[in-house]
Amino acid sequence: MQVKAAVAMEAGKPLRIESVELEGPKVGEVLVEIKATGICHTDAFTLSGADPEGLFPAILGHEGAGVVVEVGPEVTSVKPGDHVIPLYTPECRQCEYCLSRKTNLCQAIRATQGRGVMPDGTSRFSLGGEPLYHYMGTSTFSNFTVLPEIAVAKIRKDAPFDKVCYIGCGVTTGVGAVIYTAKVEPGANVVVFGLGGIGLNVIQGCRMVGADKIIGVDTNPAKKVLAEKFGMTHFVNPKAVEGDLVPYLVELTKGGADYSFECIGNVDVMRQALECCHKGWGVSVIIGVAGAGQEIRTRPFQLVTGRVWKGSAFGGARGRTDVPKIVDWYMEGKINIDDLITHVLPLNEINQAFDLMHEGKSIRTVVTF
Ligand code: NAD
Ligand code: AHE
Ligand code: ZN
Repeated sequence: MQVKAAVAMEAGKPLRIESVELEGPKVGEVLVEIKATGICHTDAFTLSGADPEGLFPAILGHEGAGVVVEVGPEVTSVKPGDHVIPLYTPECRQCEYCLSRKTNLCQAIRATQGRGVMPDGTSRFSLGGEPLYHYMGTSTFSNFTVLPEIAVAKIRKDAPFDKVCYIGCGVTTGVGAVIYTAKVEPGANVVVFGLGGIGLNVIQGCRMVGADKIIGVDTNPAKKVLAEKFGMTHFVNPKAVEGDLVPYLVELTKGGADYSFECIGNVDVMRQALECCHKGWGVSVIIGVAGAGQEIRTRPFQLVTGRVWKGSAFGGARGRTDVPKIVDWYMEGKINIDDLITHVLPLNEINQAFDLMHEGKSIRTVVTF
């Protein structure tokens, strides 16, 4: 079938709106009509050329929601008409990783996801007879996409696509990093670096679990008002701090943060996030994604003296199990998504979403089809 997609032809160039050929679902796959997709900083990261796994030409996008329109042979868990959120972190419930109960990083299809193809090693998308790469196994910048059955979470039908698409990445990543990865406890003091689409969800997760001080750090002071609405108790602009930021944050938290979260993708900030943690027990969670060749550094003494460095992908959430619950939380008013969706655009204007992000003007832009 012919579908309408935004194609990343090469790194660093705007996306091109094209009519693309999409093959139907094969064994274990489903065809989904995408109704809405968010634009995450990771899409911009890959488009920039900094992603070691970045492949071109490709159909990017990993924060979608839509409706199953057709299922391939042997699909049992979803049927046409079901509402779903595509999962870049699938959940097969059978691989060593899923069965370990120690991680959400299902590896059933990770290798082919990274190579931009479906599990059988081929692409379903093509343009002018040439294959296009899939992205993160999701490719939501298209009004139809094909996904493995294990990479969709079935959600309730009354949830609005143009809001819950954000649960496909940003909301789950931020809230999940607090509750599943760090397991922040009531009364904890927390520092959140980067108050964008991820950091604000970390902040609302911290408020949900009853954290005490929730300190937000961002070089853009325009982020302060919304962050306060989501639960931030103190704002720090590193540019306005005299002297080093780390001792300033240690003083503000009376000895160091119990938890910190890096939501930017800056390796120097990752070091600050670790070093502002409390001696003996502070845990720093890296969420931000850094480009090819970048490395983190600290004195080993920071770890010897009890600080812990962790990472979190998709908030540690198990997609098919946890995503439907997070959709319920939104529908029950337990989490706020509406105020984070600052812009809505049609697919034809998707490049504006990247401009708004780079200019620091948006939190999330959602494209509706
Ligand atoms: P965003 O662009 O919306 O937000 C980034 C924020 O960081 C902005 O508010 C910006 O002003 C601030 N910032 C930039 N440099 C700073 C600095 N030196 N000090 C303080 N603040 C600074 O991005 P986002 O969508 O929130 O994504 C954040 C990061 O998380 C990206 O690296 C993205 O790729 C990554 N990410 C990771 C996962 C995961 O599963 N680990 C999921 C989604 C996104
Ligand atoms: N391809 C990059 C890494 C990108 C990355 O870390 N992706 C996160 C999700 S970001 C969503 O916005 C993730 O899930 N990572 C775990 C995984 O298996 O990819 C690189 O550096 O090669
Ligand atoms: Zn994302």
